Amino acid sequence: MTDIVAVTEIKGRVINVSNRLPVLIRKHAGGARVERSSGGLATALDAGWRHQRGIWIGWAGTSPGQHIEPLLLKASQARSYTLRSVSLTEDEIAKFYSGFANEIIWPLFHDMPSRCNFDPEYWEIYQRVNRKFGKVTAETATPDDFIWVHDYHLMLTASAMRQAGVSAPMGFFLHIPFPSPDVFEKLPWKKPILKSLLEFDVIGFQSDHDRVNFVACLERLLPEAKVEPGIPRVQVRLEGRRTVIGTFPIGIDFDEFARQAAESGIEAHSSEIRRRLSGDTLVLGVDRLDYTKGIPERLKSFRLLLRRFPEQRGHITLVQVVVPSREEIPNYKHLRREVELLVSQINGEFTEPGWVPVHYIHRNLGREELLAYYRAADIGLVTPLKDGMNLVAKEFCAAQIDERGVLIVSEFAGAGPELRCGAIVVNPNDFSEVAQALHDAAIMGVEEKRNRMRLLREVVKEHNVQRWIGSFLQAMPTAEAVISKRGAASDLGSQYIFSHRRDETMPGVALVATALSPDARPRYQMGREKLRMLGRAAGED
Ligand code: ADQ
Repeated sequence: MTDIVAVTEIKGRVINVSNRLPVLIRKHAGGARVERSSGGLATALDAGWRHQRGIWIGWAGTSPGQHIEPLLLKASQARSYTLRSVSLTEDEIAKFYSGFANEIIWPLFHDMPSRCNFDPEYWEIYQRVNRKFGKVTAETATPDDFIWVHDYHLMLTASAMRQAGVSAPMGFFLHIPFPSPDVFEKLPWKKPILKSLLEFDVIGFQSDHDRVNFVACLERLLPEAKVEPGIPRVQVRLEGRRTVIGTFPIGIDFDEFARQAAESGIEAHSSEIRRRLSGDTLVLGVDRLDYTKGIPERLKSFRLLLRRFPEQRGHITLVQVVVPSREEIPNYKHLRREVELLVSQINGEFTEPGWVPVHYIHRNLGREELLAYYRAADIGLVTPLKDGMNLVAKEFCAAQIDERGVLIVSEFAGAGPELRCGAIVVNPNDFSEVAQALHDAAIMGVEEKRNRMRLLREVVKEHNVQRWIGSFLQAMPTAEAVISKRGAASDLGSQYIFSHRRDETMPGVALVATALSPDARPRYQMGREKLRMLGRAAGED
Protein backbone atom coordinates (compact mmCIF):
# COMPACT_ATOMS: atom_id res chain seq x y z
CA MET A 1 0.00 0.00 0.00
CA THR A 2 1.19 3.51 -0.73
CA ASP A 3 0.75 6.67 1.26
CA ILE A 4 -1.70 8.13 -1.24
CA VAL A 5 -5.18 8.83 -0.04
CA ALA A 6 -8.14 8.83 -2.38
CA VAL A 7 -10.54 11.54 -1.39
CA THR A 8 -14.02 11.58 -2.78
CA GLU A 9 -15.76 14.89 -2.68
CA ILE A 10 -19.42 15.48 -3.24
CA LYS A 11 -20.42 19.13 -3.23
CA GLY A 12 -24.00 18.45 -2.23
CA ARG A 13 -25.54 15.67 -0.19
CA VAL A 14 -25.57 11.90 -0.49
CA ILE A 15 -29.11 10.65 -0.91
CA ASN A 16 -29.45 6.97 -0.10
CA VAL A 17 -32.53 5.32 -1.54
CA SER A 18 -33.59 1.83 -0.48
CA ASN A 19 -36.84 -0.05 -0.20
CA ARG A 20 -36.74 0.03 3.60
CA LEU A 21 -35.56 2.80 5.87
CA PRO A 22 -33.28 1.70 8.74
CA VAL A 23 -36.29 2.23 11.00
CA LEU A 24 -39.70 0.63 10.94
CA ILE A 25 -42.81 2.28 12.33
CA ARG A 26 -45.06 -0.32 13.91
CA LYS A 27 -48.64 0.21 15.07
CA HIS A 28 -49.54 -1.02 18.54
CA ALA A 29 -52.47 -0.60 20.88
CA GLY A 30 -51.40 2.80 22.23
CA GLY A 31 -50.29 4.30 18.87
CA ALA A 32 -47.10 3.65 16.93
CA ARG A 33 -43.45 3.15 17.82
CA VAL A 34 -40.11 3.19 15.96
CA GLU A 35 -38.11 -0.05 15.73
CA ARG A 36 -34.84 -0.91 14.00
CA SER A 37 -35.21 -2.64 10.63
CA SER A 38 -33.64 -6.09 10.46
CA GLY A 39 -31.56 -7.48 7.60
CA GLY A 40 -28.13 -6.95 6.15
CA LEU A 41 -28.69 -3.83 4.06
CA ALA A 42 -30.13 -1.76 6.91
CA THR A 43 -27.49 -3.01 9.38
CA ALA A 44 -24.56 -2.23 7.09
CA LEU A 45 -25.75 1.09 5.71
CA ASP A 46 -26.92 2.45 9.04
CA ALA A 47 -23.51 1.67 10.54
CA GLY A 48 -21.57 3.12 7.62
CA TRP A 49 -23.66 6.23 7.40
CA ARG A 50 -24.14 6.97 11.09
CA HIS A 51 -21.76 9.94 11.21
CA GLN A 52 -22.43 11.38 7.75
CA ARG A 53 -24.96 14.02 6.86
CA GLY A 54 -27.42 13.38 4.08
CA ILE A 55 -30.85 11.97 3.37
CA TRP A 56 -32.20 8.42 3.38
CA ILE A 57 -35.36 7.77 1.38
CA GLY A 58 -37.32 4.55 1.88
CA TRP A 59 -40.40 2.80 3.16
CA ALA A 60 -40.99 2.91 6.92
CA GLY A 61 -43.53 0.08 6.86
CA THR A 62 -46.50 2.48 6.72
CA SER A 63 -49.45 3.12 4.38
CA PRO A 64 -50.53 6.45 2.84
CA GLY A 65 -52.45 8.66 5.27
CA GLN A 66 -50.59 7.54 8.38
CA HIS A 67 -49.28 10.59 10.21
CA ILE A 68 -45.68 9.48 10.87
CA GLU A 69 -43.73 12.74 10.41
CA PRO A 70 -43.19 13.42 14.14
CA LEU A 71 -41.85 9.87 14.66
CA LEU A 72 -39.56 10.14 11.63
CA LEU A 73 -38.33 13.53 12.80
CA LYS A 74 -37.49 12.08 16.19
CA ALA A 75 -35.67 9.12 14.59
CA SER A 76 -33.77 11.56 12.30
CA GLN A 77 -32.66 13.61 15.31
CA ALA A 78 -30.91 10.53 16.72
CA ARG A 79 -28.93 10.26 13.47
CA SER A 80 -26.75 12.60 11.41
CA TYR A 81 -28.93 12.14 8.32
CA THR A 82 -32.58 12.88 7.62
CA LEU A 83 -35.16 10.14 7.01
CA ARG A 84 -37.80 10.63 4.34
CA SER A 85 -40.49 8.05 3.83
CA VAL A 86 -42.27 6.68 0.78
CA SER A 87 -45.57 5.13 1.79
CA LEU A 88 -46.93 2.00 0.10
CA THR A 89 -50.52 0.80 -0.19
CA GLU A 90 -51.51 -2.72 0.85
CA ASP A 91 -51.77 -3.65 -2.85
CA GLU A 92 -48.28 -2.29 -3.56
CA ILE A 93 -46.79 -4.17 -0.61
CA ALA A 94 -48.39 -7.40 -1.86
CA LYS A 95 -47.46 -7.03 -5.55
CA PHE A 96 -44.29 -4.92 -5.55
CA TYR A 97 -42.54 -6.04 -2.34
CA SER A 98 -43.82 -9.55 -1.66
CA GLY A 99 -44.65 -10.16 -5.34
CA PHE A 100 -42.13 -8.84 -7.87
CA ALA A 101 -39.19 -8.30 -5.51
CA ASN A 102 -39.48 -11.38 -3.33
CA GLU A 103 -41.36 -13.94 -5.45
CA ILE A 104 -39.52 -13.21 -8.70
CA ILE A 105 -36.23 -11.33 -8.40
CA TRP A 106 -35.08 -12.78 -5.06
CA PRO A 107 -35.38 -16.47 -6.06
CA LEU A 108 -34.20 -15.87 -9.66
CA PHE A 109 -31.09 -13.94 -8.62
CA HIS A 110 -30.30 -16.67 -6.08
CA ASP A 111 -30.37 -19.30 -8.88
CA MET A 112 -33.71 -20.78 -7.82
CA PRO A 113 -35.97 -20.10 -10.84
CA SER A 114 -38.36 -22.92 -9.95
CA ARG A 115 -39.47 -20.85 -6.94
CA CYS A 116 -40.44 -17.85 -9.13
CA ASN A 117 -44.04 -16.75 -9.62
CA PHE A 118 -43.92 -14.71 -12.86
CA ASP A 119 -47.25 -12.96 -12.33
CA PRO A 120 -47.56 -10.14 -14.96
CA GLU A 121 -49.49 -7.94 -12.52
CA TYR A 122 -46.44 -7.89 -10.27
CA TRP A 123 -44.47 -6.25 -13.10
CA GLU A 124 -47.09 -3.49 -13.52
CA ILE A 125 -46.95 -2.61 -9.84
CA TYR A 126 -43.14 -2.89 -9.72
CA GLN A 127 -42.91 -0.22 -12.44
CA ARG A 128 -45.44 1.96 -10.62
CA VAL A 129 -43.63 1.79 -7.27
CA ASN A 130 -40.25 2.45 -8.91
CA ARG A 131 -41.76 5.59 -10.46
CA LYS A 132 -43.02 6.57 -7.01
CA PHE A 133 -39.56 6.23 -5.42
CA GLY A 134 -38.06 8.04 -8.45
CA LYS A 135 -40.52 10.94 -8.02
CA VAL A 136 -39.82 11.41 -4.29
CA THR A 137 -36.07 11.31 -4.96
CA ALA A 138 -36.37 13.72 -7.90
CA GLU A 139 -38.24 16.18 -5.65
CA THR A 140 -35.49 15.92 -3.05
CA ALA A 141 -32.29 16.00 -5.15
CA THR A 142 -30.30 18.97 -6.43
CA PRO A 143 -27.73 18.67 -9.28
CA ASP A 144 -24.86 18.74 -6.73
CA ASP A 145 -26.14 15.72 -4.80
CA PHE A 146 -25.17 12.11 -5.32
CA ILE A 147 -28.05 9.63 -5.45
CA TRP A 148 -27.17 6.13 -4.29
CA VAL A 149 -29.92 3.56 -4.93
CA HIS A 150 -29.74 0.19 -3.20
CA ASP A 151 -30.85 -3.23 -4.25
CA TYR A 152 -33.17 -5.24 -6.43
CA HIS A 153 -36.42 -3.57 -5.37
CA LEU A 154 -35.46 -0.36 -7.18
CA MET A 155 -33.78 -1.36 -10.46
CA LEU A 156 -36.04 0.94 -12.54
CA THR A 157 -35.60 4.15 -10.54
CA ALA A 158 -32.82 5.59 -12.73
CA SER A 159 -35.05 5.85 -15.80
CA ALA A 160 -37.86 7.32 -13.66
CA MET A 161 -35.48 9.96 -12.31
CA ARG A 162 -33.91 10.74 -15.70
CA GLN A 163 -37.41 11.23 -17.12
CA ALA A 164 -38.15 13.62 -14.25
CA GLY A 165 -35.09 15.65 -15.34
CA VAL A 166 -32.68 14.68 -12.54
CA SER A 167 -29.11 15.50 -13.59
CA ALA A 168 -27.32 14.53 -10.35
CA PRO A 169 -24.94 11.55 -10.60
CA MET A 170 -26.60 8.27 -9.68
CA GLY A 171 -25.16 4.97 -8.46
CA PHE A 172 -26.74 1.57 -7.88
CA PHE A 173 -25.48 -1.23 -5.63
CA LEU A 174 -26.89 -4.75 -5.81
CA HIS A 175 -26.68 -6.40 -2.37
CA ILE A 176 -27.71 -9.82 -3.68
CA PRO A 177 -26.02 -11.99 -6.35
CA PHE A 178 -26.50 -11.42 -10.08
CA PRO A 179 -27.30 -14.63 -12.00
CA SER A 180 -25.73 -16.09 -15.13
CA PRO A 181 -27.37 -15.36 -18.54
CA ASP A 182 -28.99 -18.84 -18.63
CA VAL A 183 -30.90 -17.99 -15.45
CA PHE A 184 -31.47 -14.24 -16.01
CA GLU A 185 -32.93 -14.74 -19.47
CA LYS A 186 -35.91 -16.57 -17.96
CA LEU A 187 -37.15 -13.18 -16.72
CA PRO A 188 -39.88 -11.91 -19.07
CA TRP A 189 -38.87 -8.28 -18.37
CA LYS A 190 -35.12 -8.74 -18.74
CA LYS A 191 -34.46 -6.06 -21.37
CA PRO A 192 -36.19 -3.08 -19.72
CA ILE A 193 -34.42 -3.95 -16.48
CA LEU A 194 -30.97 -4.07 -18.09
CA LYS A 195 -31.66 -0.86 -20.01
CA SER A 196 -32.86 0.96 -16.92
CA LEU A 197 -29.83 -0.18 -14.91
CA LEU A 198 -27.59 1.33 -17.59
CA GLU A 199 -29.07 4.74 -16.83
CA PHE A 200 -27.06 4.76 -13.59
CA ASP A 201 -23.53 6.21 -13.73
CA VAL A 202 -22.06 3.46 -11.56
CA ILE A 203 -23.33 -0.07 -10.90
CA GLY A 204 -21.72 -2.05 -8.09
CA PHE A 205 -21.73 -5.77 -7.31
CA GLN A 206 -20.63 -7.77 -4.28
CA SER A 207 -18.22 -10.04 -6.15
CA ASP A 208 -16.37 -10.35 -9.44
CA HIS A 209 -18.57 -13.38 -10.16
CA ASP A 210 -21.71 -11.20 -10.07
CA ARG A 211 -20.08 -8.46 -12.15
CA VAL A 212 -18.97 -10.95 -14.80
CA ASN A 213 -22.49 -12.44 -14.91
CA PHE A 214 -24.00 -8.99 -15.43
CA VAL A 215 -21.64 -8.16 -18.29
CA ALA A 216 -22.33 -11.57 -19.86
CA CYS A 217 -26.08 -10.80 -19.71
CA LEU A 218 -25.51 -7.46 -21.43
CA GLU A 219 -23.49 -9.12 -24.16
CA ARG A 220 -26.11 -11.78 -24.78
CA LEU A 221 -29.35 -9.84 -24.29
CA LEU A 222 -28.51 -6.22 -25.10
CA PRO A 223 -26.00 -6.29 -27.99
CA GLU A 224 -26.62 -2.60 -28.70
CA ALA A 225 -24.79 -1.82 -25.43
CA LYS A 226 -21.06 -1.46 -26.13
CA VAL A 227 -18.94 -3.10 -23.46
CA GLU A 228 -15.42 -1.73 -23.08
CA PRO A 229 -13.58 -4.29 -21.01
CA GLY A 230 -11.02 -2.99 -18.58
CA ILE A 231 -9.34 -4.02 -15.38
CA PRO A 232 -10.60 -3.26 -12.84
CA ARG A 233 -13.29 -1.09 -14.45
CA VAL A 234 -15.68 -2.15 -17.15
CA GLN A 235 -17.43 0.66 -19.00
CA VAL A 236 -20.60 0.28 -20.98
CA ARG A 237 -21.98 2.78 -23.48
CA LEU A 238 -25.63 2.88 -24.47
CA GLU A 239 -27.54 5.69 -26.17
CA GLY A 240 -24.81 8.24 -25.45
CA ARG A 241 -24.54 7.35 -21.76
CA ARG A 242 -21.52 5.78 -20.08
CA THR A 243 -21.84 3.45 -17.07
CA VAL A 244 -18.98 2.20 -14.90
CA ILE A 245 -19.38 -1.32 -13.55
CA GLY A 246 -17.33 -2.55 -10.60
CA THR A 247 -16.97 -4.90 -7.67
CA PHE A 248 -17.37 -3.55 -4.13
CA PRO A 249 -17.63 -6.29 -1.46
CA ILE A 250 -19.56 -4.87 1.47
CA GLY A 251 -18.09 -4.85 4.98
CA ILE A 252 -19.23 -4.18 8.55
CA ASP A 253 -18.32 -1.58 11.16
CA PHE A 254 -15.57 -3.81 12.56
CA ASP A 255 -14.35 -1.45 15.29
CA GLU A 256 -17.85 -0.95 16.65
CA PHE A 257 -18.58 -4.72 16.77
CA ALA A 258 -15.18 -5.48 18.36
CA ARG A 259 -15.53 -2.67 20.91
CA GLN A 260 -19.01 -3.73 21.98
CA ALA A 261 -18.03 -7.41 22.10
CA ALA A 262 -15.29 -6.52 24.62
CA GLU A 263 -17.68 -4.85 27.07
CA SER A 264 -17.86 -6.56 30.45
CA GLY A 265 -21.64 -7.02 30.23
CA ILE A 266 -21.29 -8.96 26.97
CA GLU A 267 -18.52 -11.08 28.42
CA ALA A 268 -20.65 -11.98 31.45
CA HIS A 269 -23.63 -12.76 29.21
CA SER A 270 -21.52 -14.95 26.96
CA SER A 271 -20.09 -16.90 29.95
CA GLU A 272 -23.65 -17.41 31.18
CA ILE A 273 -24.69 -18.82 27.77
CA ARG A 274 -21.77 -21.25 27.85
CA ARG A 275 -22.49 -22.28 31.43
CA ARG A 276 -26.15 -22.99 30.68
CA LEU A 277 -25.57 -24.91 27.45
CA SER A 278 -24.03 -28.28 28.14
CA GLY A 279 -21.28 -29.66 25.88
CA ASP A 280 -17.73 -28.59 25.02
CA THR A 281 -18.31 -27.16 21.55
CA LEU A 282 -20.93 -24.54 20.79
CA VAL A 283 -21.85 -24.20 17.10
CA LEU A 284 -23.79 -21.08 16.10
CA GLY A 285 -26.04 -20.33 13.11
CA VAL A 286 -27.68 -16.87 12.79
CA ASP A 287 -29.93 -16.08 9.83
CA ARG A 288 -33.04 -14.46 8.53
CA LEU A 289 -35.44 -17.36 8.05
CA ASP A 290 -34.94 -17.58 4.29
CA TYR A 291 -34.65 -20.57 1.95
CA THR A 292 -31.41 -19.17 0.47
CA LYS A 293 -29.67 -19.40 3.85
CA GLY A 294 -29.49 -23.22 3.74
CA ILE A 295 -30.91 -23.84 7.23
CA PRO A 296 -32.51 -27.29 6.55
CA GLU A 297 -29.30 -28.38 4.78
CA ARG A 298 -27.26 -27.18 7.78
CA LEU A 299 -29.46 -29.17 10.18
CA LYS A 300 -29.09 -32.28 8.03
CA SER A 301 -25.31 -31.83 8.05
CA PHE A 302 -25.35 -31.53 11.84
CA ARG A 303 -27.46 -34.71 12.06
CA LEU A 304 -24.92 -36.49 9.86
CA LEU A 305 -22.11 -35.34 12.15
CA LEU A 306 -23.89 -36.89 15.15
CA ARG A 307 -24.54 -40.12 13.25
CA ARG A 308 -21.05 -40.41 11.81
CA PHE A 309 -19.06 -39.29 14.86
CA PRO A 310 -20.90 -40.77 17.89
CA GLU A 311 -18.11 -39.60 20.19
CA GLN A 312 -19.32 -36.01 19.58
CA ARG A 313 -22.73 -36.77 21.10
CA GLY A 314 -23.12 -34.99 24.40
CA HIS A 315 -20.18 -32.72 23.52
CA ILE A 316 -21.33 -30.57 20.61
CA THR A 317 -24.40 -28.31 20.62
CA LEU A 318 -25.92 -26.30 17.78
CA VAL A 319 -27.67 -23.00 18.56
CA GLN A 320 -29.68 -21.93 15.51
CA VAL A 321 -31.05 -18.38 15.76
CA VAL A 322 -33.52 -17.27 13.10
CA VAL A 323 -35.22 -13.93 12.72
CA PRO A 324 -38.73 -14.24 11.21
CA SER A 325 -38.77 -12.88 7.66
CA ARG A 326 -41.31 -12.33 4.82
CA GLU A 327 -43.84 -14.49 6.64
CA GLU A 328 -46.66 -13.49 4.29
CA ILE A 329 -45.02 -15.40 1.38
CA PRO A 330 -46.03 -19.11 1.15
CA ASN A 331 -42.46 -20.40 0.51
CA TYR A 332 -41.37 -18.86 3.81
CA LYS A 333 -44.24 -20.43 5.81
CA HIS A 334 -43.27 -23.88 4.50
CA LEU A 335 -39.65 -23.25 5.38
CA ARG A 336 -40.49 -22.51 9.00
CA ARG A 337 -42.40 -25.79 9.30
CA GLU A 338 -39.55 -27.72 7.64
CA VAL A 339 -36.92 -26.24 9.97
CA GLU A 340 -38.99 -26.85 13.10
CA LEU A 341 -39.71 -30.45 12.07
CA LEU A 342 -36.01 -31.14 11.50
CA VAL A 343 -35.04 -29.62 14.84
CA SER A 344 -37.53 -31.81 16.66
CA GLN A 345 -36.46 -34.93 14.70
CA ILE A 346 -32.78 -34.38 15.55
CA ASN A 347 -33.55 -33.68 19.19
CA GLY A 348 -35.84 -36.73 19.27
CA GLU A 349 -33.11 -38.94 17.84
CA PHE A 350 -30.17 -37.82 20.00
CA THR A 351 -31.20 -35.99 23.19
CA GLU A 352 -29.73 -37.51 26.38
CA PRO A 353 -30.21 -36.54 30.01
CA GLY A 354 -28.32 -33.22 30.42
CA TRP A 355 -27.78 -32.61 26.67
CA VAL A 356 -30.06 -31.29 23.93
CA PRO A 357 -28.26 -31.23 20.55
CA VAL A 358 -30.13 -28.32 18.87
CA HIS A 359 -31.35 -25.13 20.55
CA TYR A 360 -33.68 -23.23 18.25
CA ILE A 361 -34.39 -19.51 18.78
CA HIS A 362 -37.04 -17.92 16.55
CA ARG A 363 -36.83 -14.19 17.23
CA ASN A 364 -34.90 -11.02 16.56
CA LEU A 365 -32.01 -10.72 19.02
CA GLY A 366 -30.92 -7.33 20.30
CA ARG A 367 -27.34 -6.32 19.49
CA GLU A 368 -26.06 -7.24 22.98
CA GLU A 369 -27.60 -10.70 22.97
CA LEU A 370 -26.34 -11.34 19.43
CA LEU A 371 -22.80 -10.33 20.42
CA ALA A 372 -22.94 -12.55 23.50
CA TYR A 373 -23.79 -15.55 21.27
CA TYR A 374 -21.05 -14.63 18.78
CA ARG A 375 -18.53 -14.51 21.64
CA ALA A 376 -19.77 -17.69 23.26
CA ALA A 377 -19.55 -19.74 20.04
CA ASP A 378 -16.66 -22.06 19.20
CA ILE A 379 -17.79 -22.47 15.60
CA GLY A 380 -19.65 -19.97 13.39
CA LEU A 381 -21.57 -22.04 10.83
CA VAL A 382 -22.53 -19.84 7.86
CA THR A 383 -23.75 -22.06 5.03
CA PRO A 384 -26.12 -20.24 2.65
CA LEU A 385 -26.94 -21.97 -0.63
CA LYS A 386 -26.35 -18.59 -2.28
CA ASP A 387 -25.71 -15.16 -0.74
CA GLY A 388 -24.54 -11.77 -2.01
CA MET A 389 -22.08 -11.40 0.86
CA ASN A 390 -23.39 -12.56 4.29
CA LEU A 391 -22.59 -10.17 7.09
CA VAL A 392 -23.06 -12.75 9.85
CA ALA A 393 -19.72 -14.32 8.83
CA LYS A 394 -17.98 -10.97 9.27
CA GLU A 395 -19.81 -10.04 12.48
CA PHE A 396 -18.80 -13.39 14.01
CA CYS A 397 -15.11 -12.68 13.24
CA ALA A 398 -15.28 -9.11 14.58
CA ALA A 399 -16.82 -10.33 17.84
CA GLN A 400 -14.19 -13.08 18.31
CA ILE A 401 -11.91 -10.91 20.39
CA ASP A 402 -10.46 -14.01 22.14
CA GLU A 403 -9.59 -15.50 18.70
CA ARG A 404 -11.06 -18.81 19.89
CA GLY A 405 -13.68 -19.49 17.23
CA VAL A 406 -13.55 -21.21 13.85
CA LEU A 407 -15.55 -19.93 10.89
CA ILE A 408 -17.11 -22.44 8.48
CA VAL A 409 -18.46 -20.59 5.46
CA SER A 410 -20.21 -21.51 2.22
CA GLU A 411 -18.32 -21.20 -1.05
CA PHE A 412 -21.54 -19.73 -2.52
CA ALA A 413 -21.64 -16.66 -0.25
CA GLY A 414 -19.68 -13.57 -1.30
CA ALA A 415 -17.95 -13.95 2.07
CA GLY A 416 -16.66 -17.45 1.13
CA PRO A 417 -13.95 -16.50 -1.36
CA GLU A 418 -13.22 -13.30 0.55
CA LEU A 419 -12.57 -15.11 3.85
CA ARG A 420 -10.92 -18.26 2.55
CA CYS A 421 -7.66 -17.10 4.17
CA GLY A 422 -8.69 -18.42 7.57
CA ALA A 423 -12.12 -20.01 7.26
CA ILE A 424 -13.04 -23.58 6.37
CA VAL A 425 -14.88 -23.17 3.05
CA VAL A 426 -17.57 -25.76 2.27
CA ASN A 427 -20.23 -26.65 -0.28
CA PRO A 428 -23.49 -26.42 1.74
CA ASN A 429 -25.12 -29.09 -0.46
CA ASP A 430 -22.42 -31.58 0.53
CA PHE A 431 -23.68 -32.65 3.98
CA SER A 432 -20.76 -35.01 4.32
CA GLU A 433 -18.23 -32.23 3.75
CA VAL A 434 -19.99 -29.91 6.22
CA ALA A 435 -20.15 -32.69 8.85
CA GLN A 436 -16.44 -33.34 8.38
CA ALA A 437 -15.68 -29.59 8.62
CA LEU A 438 -17.63 -29.42 11.89
CA HIS A 439 -15.66 -32.37 13.22
CA ASP A 440 -12.32 -30.84 12.13
CA ALA A 441 -13.23 -27.50 13.69
CA ALA A 442 -14.32 -29.18 16.95
CA ILE A 443 -10.97 -30.93 17.38
CA MET A 444 -8.77 -28.15 15.96
CA GLY A 445 -5.85 -27.07 18.16
CA VAL A 446 -5.93 -23.75 20.01
CA GLU A 447 -2.96 -22.42 18.09
CA GLU A 448 -4.35 -23.11 14.63
CA LYS A 449 -7.70 -21.61 15.60
CA ARG A 450 -6.00 -18.47 16.84
CA ASN A 451 -3.89 -18.07 13.72
CA ARG A 452 -6.84 -18.53 11.42
CA MET A 453 -9.05 -16.12 13.35
CA ARG A 454 -6.28 -13.52 13.51
CA LEU A 455 -6.05 -13.49 9.71
CA LEU A 456 -9.83 -13.32 9.35
CA ARG A 457 -10.12 -10.39 11.73
CA GLU A 458 -7.36 -8.56 9.87
CA VAL A 459 -9.27 -8.88 6.59
CA VAL A 460 -12.66 -7.94 8.06
CA LYS A 461 -11.16 -4.96 9.88
CA GLU A 462 -9.36 -3.65 6.81
CA HIS A 463 -12.28 -4.07 4.40
CA ASN A 464 -14.90 -2.46 6.60
CA VAL A 465 -18.14 -0.70 5.70
CA GLN A 466 -16.52 2.75 5.72
CA ARG A 467 -14.06 1.57 3.11
CA TRP A 468 -16.89 0.08 1.05
CA ILE A 469 -18.66 3.46 0.96
CA GLY A 470 -15.41 5.24 0.09
CA SER A 471 -14.62 2.86 -2.79
CA PHE A 472 -18.09 3.21 -4.26
CA LEU A 473 -18.14 7.00 -4.09
CA GLN A 474 -14.67 7.10 -5.55
CA ALA A 475 -15.92 5.25 -8.64
CA MET A 476 -18.28 8.09 -9.50
CA PRO A 477 -17.40 9.84 -12.72
CA THR A 478 -16.73 13.11 -10.88
CA ALA A 479 -14.48 11.54 -8.26
CA GLU A 480 -11.28 11.36 -10.33
CA ALA A 481 -10.81 15.10 -10.18
CA VAL A 482 -10.34 15.14 -6.46
CA ILE A 483 -7.80 12.38 -5.85
CA SER A 484 -5.22 14.13 -3.71
CA LYS A 485 -2.32 13.56 -1.36
CA ARG A 486 -2.92 12.77 2.30
CA GLY A 487 -3.81 15.93 4.22
CA ALA A 488 -5.57 17.70 1.41
CA ALA A 489 -8.97 16.60 2.60
CA SER A 490 -9.33 19.49 5.00
CA ASP A 491 -8.85 22.00 2.18
CA LEU A 492 -11.77 20.71 0.18
CA GLY A 493 -14.50 22.08 2.38
CA SER A 494 -16.82 19.34 1.27
CA GLN A 495 -19.70 17.94 3.31
CA TYR A 496 -18.88 14.35 2.37
CA ILE A 497 -15.35 13.15 2.44
CA PHE A 498 -14.48 9.47 2.60
CA SER A 499 -10.92 8.41 2.37
CA HIS A 500 -9.00 5.20 2.27
CA ARG A 501 -5.56 4.05 1.26
CA ARG A 502 -5.20 3.53 -2.43
CA ASP A 503 -2.95 0.97 -4.05
CA GLU A 504 -1.19 2.72 -6.91
CA THR A 505 -0.75 -0.48 -8.86
CA MET A 506 -4.43 -1.31 -8.69
CA PRO A 507 -6.32 1.96 -8.70
CA GLY A 508 -10.04 2.04 -9.10
CA VAL A 509 -13.23 0.42 -8.24
CA ALA A 510 -12.15 -3.18 -7.77
CA LEU A 511 -9.55 -2.20 -5.18
CA VAL A 512 -11.09 -4.24 -2.41
CA ALA A 513 -11.61 -7.35 -4.48
CA THR A 514 -8.14 -7.11 -5.93
CA ALA A 515 -6.53 -6.74 -2.57
CA LEU A 516 -8.27 -9.90 -1.41
CA SER A 517 -7.67 -12.05 -4.44
CA PRO A 518 -5.53 -15.08 -3.62
CA ASP A 519 -2.92 -14.10 -6.22
CA ALA A 520 -2.52 -10.61 -4.84
CA ARG A 521 -2.33 -11.68 -1.19
CA PRO A 522 -0.56 -15.06 -1.07
CA ARG A 523 0.02 -14.67 2.66
CA TYR A 524 -3.71 -15.19 3.22
CA GLN A 525 -3.57 -18.59 1.55
CA MET A 526 -1.87 -20.43 4.32
CA GLY A 527 -1.88 -24.14 4.67
CA ARG A 528 -2.07 -25.69 8.10
CA GLU A 529 1.73 -26.11 8.37
CA LYS A 530 2.26 -22.44 7.57
CA LEU A 531 -0.33 -21.45 10.16
CA ARG A 532 1.48 -23.53 12.78
CA MET A 533 4.81 -21.94 11.85
CA LEU A 534 3.27 -18.49 12.15
CA GLY A 535 2.08 -19.37 15.63
CA ARG A 536 5.51 -20.64 16.62
CA ALA A 537 7.17 -17.50 15.32
CA ALA A 538 4.78 -15.53 17.52
CA GLY A 539 5.88 -17.61 20.53
CA GLU A 540 2.57 -19.43 20.83
CA ASP A 541 3.77 -23.04 21.08
P1 ADQ B 1 -29.44 -10.39 4.33
O1 ADQ B 1 -29.96 -11.41 3.39
O2 ADQ B 1 -30.40 -9.82 5.30
O3 ADQ B 1 -28.72 -9.17 3.55
P2 ADQ B 1 -26.92 -10.87 5.93
O4 ADQ B 1 -25.84 -10.22 5.17
O5 ADQ B 1 -26.52 -12.17 6.54
O6 ADQ B 1 -28.23 -11.16 5.08
O7 ADQ B 1 -27.36 -9.91 7.11
C1 ADQ B 1 -28.26 -10.30 8.10
C2 ADQ B 1 -28.22 -9.28 9.24
O8 ADQ B 1 -29.31 -9.54 10.10
C3 ADQ B 1 -26.95 -9.36 10.04
O9 ADQ B 1 -26.52 -8.06 10.36
C4 ADQ B 1 -27.37 -10.14 11.30
O10 ADQ B 1 -26.69 -9.75 12.46
C5 ADQ B 1 -28.83 -9.80 11.41
N1 ADQ B 1 -29.59 -10.94 11.98
C6 ADQ B 1 -29.82 -12.13 11.41
N2 ADQ B 1 -30.53 -12.91 12.24
C7 ADQ B 1 -30.75 -12.20 13.36
C8 ADQ B 1 -31.44 -12.45 14.58
N3 ADQ B 1 -32.08 -13.60 14.85
N4 ADQ B 1 -31.46 -11.47 15.49
C9 ADQ B 1 -30.85 -10.30 15.24
N5 ADQ B 1 -30.18 -10.00 14.12
C10 ADQ B 1 -30.14 -10.93 13.19
C11 ADQ B 1 -28.57 -8.77 2.18
C12 ADQ B 1 -27.94 -9.80 1.27
C13 ADQ B 1 -26.60 -10.25 1.85
C14 ADQ B 1 -25.70 -9.04 2.07
C15 ADQ B 1 -26.42 -7.95 2.82
C16 ADQ B 1 -25.61 -6.64 2.86
O11 ADQ B 1 -28.81 -10.92 1.11
O12 ADQ B 1 -25.96 -11.17 0.98
O13 ADQ B 1 -24.56 -9.44 2.83
O14 ADQ B 1 -27.68 -7.64 2.23
O15 ADQ B 1 -25.22 -6.26 1.59
